[in-house]
Amino acid sequence: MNAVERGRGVVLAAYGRGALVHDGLAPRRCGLVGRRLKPVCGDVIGWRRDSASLEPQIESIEPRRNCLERIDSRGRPEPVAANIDRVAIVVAPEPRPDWFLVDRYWAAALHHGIEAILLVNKCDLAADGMAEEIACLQGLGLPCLTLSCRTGEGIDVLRAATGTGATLIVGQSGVGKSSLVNRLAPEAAATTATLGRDREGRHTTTTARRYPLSDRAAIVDAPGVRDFAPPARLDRAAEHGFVEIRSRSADCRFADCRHLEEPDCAVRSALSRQEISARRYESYRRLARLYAMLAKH
Ligand SMILES: Nc1nc2c(ncn2[C@@H]2O[C@H](COP(=O)(O)OP(=O)(O)O)[C@@H](O)[C@H]2O)c(=O)[nH]1
Ligand SMILES: [Mg+2]
Ligand SMILES: [Zn+2]
Repeated sequence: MNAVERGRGVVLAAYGRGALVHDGLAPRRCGLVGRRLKPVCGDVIGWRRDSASLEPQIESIEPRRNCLERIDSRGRPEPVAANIDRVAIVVAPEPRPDWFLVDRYWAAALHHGIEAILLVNKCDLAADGMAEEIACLQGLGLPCLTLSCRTGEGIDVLRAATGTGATLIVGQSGVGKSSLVNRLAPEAAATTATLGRDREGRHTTTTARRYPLSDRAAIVDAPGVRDFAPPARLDRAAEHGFVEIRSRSADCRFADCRHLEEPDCAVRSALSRQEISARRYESYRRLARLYAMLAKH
């Protein structure tokens, strides 16, 4: 007779009908008990195995501290990764930075009360026209780190900055997210190659993939998060993601000012005095518009 074996682990990658789980020793594939459980990368799970010859099955998911989401093609939120401690936003001289996307990643982190950091990668290349935006974000309180995966410059500082907790790496395609993950977690390159496809043979690189860095730290490569968005359920959601707007809203005439057309708006006064960056304000407007659209659905 076989005894039931049980254990706990962290989801490294979630697939349709199972997950790759790290149980403190090694990654292993787990199935799911029933049809209701939907594990997400970073979930702490309980598994059971009824017989040594069978694959372990996930039977429980512990409550999440947080869960970052993206908006799917139908405008619905879709989980990307759970239990994140830090969002590292990567930009580089090429591809040309999409600063609106950077704002949105930062806004998502602010929403969740998660630390954010800006990683300026490829410092081995000429960084034309990036300094102004970087200075602006830094001035607003976003820590900024310059590095190069190619030369290794700044990697030690990044290693120290990611030494505890789970860091989610986000950014446009091509900025060097996977290169960064491979630098920090050398086993990443090897495991991506061997576990790059799920049981149905699909490439799993479209879902988040977590790599342990130590017993206290992990890094999460999150491809396909171009449409990453802060949760839309909050009241005045857009304002929450912009520190310079939030801090001035108390001085608007109307308590529910959206800072768009309202009279005596402290935010737009600050904008006209150039105390708020016009690009950041435009970014706020775009996010406010997105939320207004989502609220109608
Ligand atoms: N010059 C330079 N190229 C880099 C650096 N980091 C990554 N790359 C290159 O940028 C390209 C995209 O890298 P990748 O890690 O796949 O980006 P991802 O799409 O964000 O995961 C690859 O050709 C890398 O070799 C860097 O620090 N300097
Ligand atoms: Mg990648
Ligand atoms: Zn206002």
